[in-house]
Parts: sequence; structure tokens; C-alpha cells
Amino acid sequence: MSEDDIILSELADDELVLQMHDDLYDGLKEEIEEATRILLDRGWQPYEVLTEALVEGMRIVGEDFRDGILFVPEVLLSANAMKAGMFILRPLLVETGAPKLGKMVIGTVKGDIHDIGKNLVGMMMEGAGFDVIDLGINNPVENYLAAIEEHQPDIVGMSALLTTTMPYMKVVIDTMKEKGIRDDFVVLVGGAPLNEEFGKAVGADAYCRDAAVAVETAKEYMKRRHNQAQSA
Ligand code: B1M
Repeated sequence: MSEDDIILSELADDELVLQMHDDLYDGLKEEIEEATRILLDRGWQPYEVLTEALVEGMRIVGEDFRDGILFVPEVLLSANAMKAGMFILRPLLVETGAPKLGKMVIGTVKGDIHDIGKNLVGMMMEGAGFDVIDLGINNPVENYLAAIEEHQPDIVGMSALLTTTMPYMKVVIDTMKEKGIRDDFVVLVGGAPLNEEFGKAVGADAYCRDAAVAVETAKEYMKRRHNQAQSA
């Protein structure tokens, strides 16, 4: 060990979080795992570690990716480091013992391989008491239809991170309309380039800015469905 080596466990919380942003930027998986565990041991809530250390770190990566300072191979390493941190947090976020609220099918749309945000939404939804069927990435409309048929979810969730793939959400919703099943499900959409207006334009029930909003929105719609069923 050289004199310059940083001992993560000796850093104060705020320094450690900044160090995690650097380590995520540098794609240092083991350091991210170690620091994630340290923050948890210090009593941080899993959601705080997720948002303040990991998601914020990835936001910084995204800026330099956009500006041509980082390239795909480097960002892939960052993504792997982030996933390693999320892997540690997952059981803590998922196993809350919340009562079952409903079922969601979620996937990233065709042409798009970004899955970190979608995975995060899945975890948070599970933590809130939803059964989640994760279709993974690059899903053509047929995959959504097959999963709808097989699992009969309450909610269909779609994720897109590219301006070139987000219009595909309309393909899925239009196909659901053609088949006469659109109104049987709550359709929620999300992903960095989307906004409220886009969600309305493609015919989704709601656009969800982040995973926490997705959970709140899903709960709200489940409450409405429950009330409708009772008054029918
Ligand atoms: Co990509 N990429 N990428 N990338 N990548 C973006 C999206 C980009 C904005 C970067 C940039 O230029 N600043 C840009 C898109 C530009 C655009 O379309 N206008 C971009 C590009 C261009 C590309 C490639 C085309 C690059 C290339 O090949 N030249 C290529 C495309 C590949 C493809 O999909 N076909 C590509 C590839 C990659 C990697 C493979 C290297 C890697 C993905 C690894 C992986 O996911 N396994 C990657 C990454 C990591 C990013 C950035 C840096 C980070 C994305 C991320 O994970 N964020 C991203 C920059 C950015 O977004 N600022 C970028 C963290 C995550 C927690 O946030 O995904 O937004 P997010 O999810 C949030 C919300 O959006 C929301 O909740 C989540 C949690 O709070 N949400 C939902 C997301 N999905 C939801 C679904 C819901 C509800 C809410 O359903 C109900």
C-alpha cells in the first residue's frame, strides 16, 4: 500500500460519499462495494446510500459522457460498479415486509440496453409491496404482450433512456389499444429524456420522474382501482 492509498473506513461520511462519486467515475467496483457497506454499517438508510452516493455519482458520469470526456467502455465500468452497490442494497430495499399491493411488469423498450434506472424502479416497487416481473432490456412489443397475458399485471412499466427509443413506448401502447386491452392496465413510463408531456402524448397513465415517484404513482393508481372495483 502506498502512502497515498485512501482508507475508505477512515473517511468521514461526507468525504466518503465524495470518494464514492470518484470511485464510481473510475469504475472501481470493489471500492464501491466496500464504501456501500461502510455507510450501511454507520447506520445510513439504503435509500440514502442509493440516491446520495450511487445515483448522484452516476449523474456526474452522465455529464462527462455527454461532454465527450468519458466514453462507452469507461461508462460501462461505472455502470458495473453501480450495479455492484445496488446488489448490496437490493435485499434491504426489497424486504420490507410490506403487504402485497399488486403486480407490475416492467422492461426497457426495444433498441435500448440501459437498465440501471429500470432495475432501481423494480427494486423500489418490490420494496413497496409489488410483485415485479422484469423483462430486462431491448423489449419488442411482443414481449410486453406475452408478459401481460402470462402474468396479468395491474401495471405495465416501460423505461427508455434514449431519445431514439422513447417513441417506441407509443408503439406498445397503440398495440395495446388495437387489442382492446389498453384500459385494463395502468401504464407508467419513465427514463431520463422523458417528461410529463411526452407521457401524455404517448397515451401513458403517468410519467414517473424517478423510482420514488413511480412507487407513489403506482400506489395511487392501485388505490383508485380498488375504489372503482368496490363501487362497481
Ligand atoms: Co448511455 N446514454 N448510451 N449508456 N447512458 C445516456 C442515456 C445519455 C443521456 C448520455 C449522454 O449523452 N449524456 C445518452 C442519450 C442521449 C439521448 O438519447 N439524447 C446516451 C447514449 C448516447 C448512449 C449510446 C448511444 C452511446 C454510444 O453507443 N455511442 C449507447 C446506447 C446503447 C443502447 O441502449 N442501444 C449507450 C450505452 C450506455 C452504456 C451501455 C455504456 C451504459 C448503460 C449500462 C446499463 O444501463 N447497464 C450507459 C449509461 C450508464 C448512461 C448514463 C451515463 C447513465 C444512465 C443511468 O444508469 N443513470 C446516461 C446519462 C444520463 O442518464 N444522464 C446515458 C442512473 C439511473 C438511476 O437513472 O436511468 O435516468 P435513470 O433512471 C431513473 C429515472 O429516469 C426513472 O427512475 C430511475 C431511478 O430514479 N426511470 C423510470 C427510469 N426508467 C423508468 C421506468 C419507469 C419509471 C421511472 O417505469 C414506470
